[in-house]
Amino acid sequence: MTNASAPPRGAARPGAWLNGVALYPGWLDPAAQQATRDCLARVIEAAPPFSPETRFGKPMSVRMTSAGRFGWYSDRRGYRYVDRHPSGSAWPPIPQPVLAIWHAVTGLDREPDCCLVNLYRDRARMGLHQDRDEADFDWPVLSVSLGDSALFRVGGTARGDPTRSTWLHSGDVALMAGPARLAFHGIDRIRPGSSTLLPQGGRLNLTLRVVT
Ligand code: MD3
Ligand code: FE
Repeated sequence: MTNASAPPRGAARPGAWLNGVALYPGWLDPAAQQATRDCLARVIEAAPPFSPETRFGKPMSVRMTSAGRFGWYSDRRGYRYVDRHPSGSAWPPIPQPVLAIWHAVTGLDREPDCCLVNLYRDRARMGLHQDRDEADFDWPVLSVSLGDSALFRVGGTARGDPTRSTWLHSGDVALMAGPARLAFHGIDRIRPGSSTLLPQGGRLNLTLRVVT
């Protein structure tokens, strides 16, 4: 275990905690949110979002794409990281301003391999799950929320553990490290129309991950 403390040494001081998840409400001011949104628009142009199929063959309500060396992918064969968009193109690079958020919050020198981009519209949601497709859980996962607010739920490392919820708003950052890295978590719903940041509405969530 190289990064077993939560948050990692050198990480920014959290504003709040939720079941071991470090929360940084309002980490991005409105100008930084707009700049991040504009970078992401170019990622989405280069790598159009798609609805992955679950292991059970059902399309997810959240649309996804990725930037970085690897992107997250799912179909009937299961969940995994792949080095190409379904179109066959390499994923676009992670925008520099997004990498800057990673370094500022985590304090790590190592760069993330993947920036997973989740797009939530209307009734999109994400059921309670663990993130365990990465090789080394000692590396943290960082989340950046943009656009509409989302009801975020986090429990413990066992599926039946009690959960706590909070709203994530545009500009909020969350850091999952240490024991919370393997916590069950999900998005129950978004609040459509709660933000004007995204021209088409909805919510964009970035998760930055070390994959290999
Ligand atoms: C807690 N995304 O992409 S981000 C995911 O808002 C994912 O789109 C949600 O869960 C979203 O896998 C939640 C916050 C988050 C991300 C990773 C975590 C919370 C986490 C990993 C461990 C514990
Ligand atoms: Fe997750």
